[in-house]
Amino acid sequence: MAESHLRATSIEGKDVRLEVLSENPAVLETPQALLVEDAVTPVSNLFVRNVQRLPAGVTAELLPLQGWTFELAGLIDRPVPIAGEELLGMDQVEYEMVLQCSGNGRTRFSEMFPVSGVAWGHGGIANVRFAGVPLLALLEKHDAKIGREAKFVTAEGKDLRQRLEVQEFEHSLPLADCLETSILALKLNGEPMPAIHGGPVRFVTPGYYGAMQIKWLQRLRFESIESTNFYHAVEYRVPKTRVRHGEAFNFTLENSVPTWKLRISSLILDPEASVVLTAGDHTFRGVAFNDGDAPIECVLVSFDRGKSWRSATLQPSRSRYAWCRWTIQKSLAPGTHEVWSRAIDALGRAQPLDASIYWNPNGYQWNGVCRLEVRVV
Ligand SMILES: Nc1nc2c(c(=O)[nH]1)N[C@H]1C(S)=C(S)[C@@H](COP(=O)(O)O)O[C@H]1N2
Ligand SMILES: [Mo]
Repeated sequence: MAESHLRATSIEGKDVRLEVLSENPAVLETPQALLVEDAVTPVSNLFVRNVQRLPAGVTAELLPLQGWTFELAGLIDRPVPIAGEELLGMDQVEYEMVLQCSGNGRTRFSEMFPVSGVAWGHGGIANVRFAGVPLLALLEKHDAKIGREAKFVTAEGKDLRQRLEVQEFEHSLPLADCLETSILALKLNGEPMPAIHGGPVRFVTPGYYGAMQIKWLQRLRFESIESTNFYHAVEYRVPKTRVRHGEAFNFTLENSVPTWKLRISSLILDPEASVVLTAGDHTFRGVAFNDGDAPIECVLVSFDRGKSWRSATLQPSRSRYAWCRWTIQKSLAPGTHEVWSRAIDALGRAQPLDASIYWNPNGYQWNGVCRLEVRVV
């Protein structure tokens, strides 16, 4: 496992410094140094998480929108076939938003007790711009009526099942949120969406974890219950109640919840882990974000393992779903120090000091206080 972390990617259009966690399907992690400088993460630095694969979707090239079709189905007055091209003629909405795999930070849970899944460090995350046509506008254009019983939208991808025993990739999201914010996204950072990131059409809902941002859209089903598909009903869920570390858990739709909305979190991006600093004044830089339901109110930073905290300076937020940047100055004497960052939002939601309270068998949604060890000489 550790060895694969060291391999760099050779995928065209991707920075060679991205770390290959899996080759097929492609899983690439972004080293934090590639997240520091850009307000919006360029596609070259953007992490990749494919659970399954679309044979034509393994590079950053484009797949034609012409000929791409998807369908609105389920609890709707009639199935509506959509030609991808018709989206081009409609008004587009853009979100600057955090894209984060729900397994990001998983190795931190593994330190408490081994969990299964891709061994993400903290680089399954980015801040990007997605643009496309609101789902609501598409429904209105086709005068499509959704049944009263519908409570969820299940989005299916066109990718192929990786093994015979598993099912196609799909996820259900709450209908109300989808009608409010979901888009049929055609663009990433202002350019047509690269195939490896789900182009030509991706179902995007800001404030939700990466797994819910369905690539290569094939179908949207309006449904009264959540999908019983493996990826939705068994994987990408966390127990509703606390589980003892290492305890087996039999996931059902009732005893668990999907990894839907982003938990509040923060990252220290600069300096990089394992960098040695010289004694004196230093600026520490990072980001903080949540699900967009309330603004980030402050990021508290501690240089003495939580005994005292100071508020970092927050840059004005660029969008409710984007990450906001923070900085703090500190003079450090020679020795080993720990820097901790903790985001708190206007709803009083805060990162836990001890993330082990959220330990879960698949290691999803890690959001503990970010801790960086720095050596000063
Ligand atoms: N159709 C489809 N959509 C998908 C996936 C997939 O395997 N197939 N992976 C999901 C997961 S788990 C994540 S974290 C994000 C990753 O998005 P990215 O590769 O564009 O960074 O895509 C999601 N959408
Ligand atoms: Mo993910």
